[in-house]
Amino acid sequence: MNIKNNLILALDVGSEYEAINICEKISDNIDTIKIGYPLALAEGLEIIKKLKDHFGFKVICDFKVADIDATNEKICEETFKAGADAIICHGFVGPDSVKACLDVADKYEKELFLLTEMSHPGAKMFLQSAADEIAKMGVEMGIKNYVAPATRLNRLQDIRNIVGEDAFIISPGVGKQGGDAKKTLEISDAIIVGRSIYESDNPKLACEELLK
Ligand code: NUP
Repeated sequence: MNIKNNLILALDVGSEYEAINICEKISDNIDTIKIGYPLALAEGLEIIKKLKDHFGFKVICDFKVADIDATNEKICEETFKAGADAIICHGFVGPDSVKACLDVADKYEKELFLLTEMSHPGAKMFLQSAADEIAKMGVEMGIKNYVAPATRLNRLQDIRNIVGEDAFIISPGVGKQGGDAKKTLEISDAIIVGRSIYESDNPKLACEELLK
């Protein structure tokens, strides 16, 4: 995926009005946004097409797909039908569930991102010990896009070492969660930033500060 300035906005706001308002301010700096449950539950999946039509954005849907294969398939179908360019699934559910997502992404000629380890402190308790195996599973399945944490650069590097230089890694955790943009981008292909941009009094300036 080609991402302007290697910066993805996590648009976790609660209404279309707020979403449009932020996007108008940052659309010179950003061409790829990630929407998750906050905005999709508030406004419905139609928000994907609205933002794409209005701004020409690429939209990654962070729907943390983590069900049995049959249900994952349905979730991915609805998401790509609604216009998403990519969807994020969880890896801990295993290869059958992930394969269901991959097959639908391939059918729509869209992208699947496999989440390996999460960025928050709680991820250390259960997910971290499985993350290397999740990344290896992704490689074996031929997955080329991954989500890995900006908050633990050693772990991000471990995951990079497993998935290889040709894989595409996007990393949340910069800013509010403590991660550093520049250091993260030495390992990752793009950073995902939410609150540091959309809660800022000047979202455009916040983007520029991150890109320095
Ligand atoms: O491990 C993850 N950490 C994380 O923060 C996986 C994610 N998908 N996210 C998401 O990235 C989180 O849900 C939010 O949408 C974004 C980070 O936002 P912020 O901490 O920059 O506000």
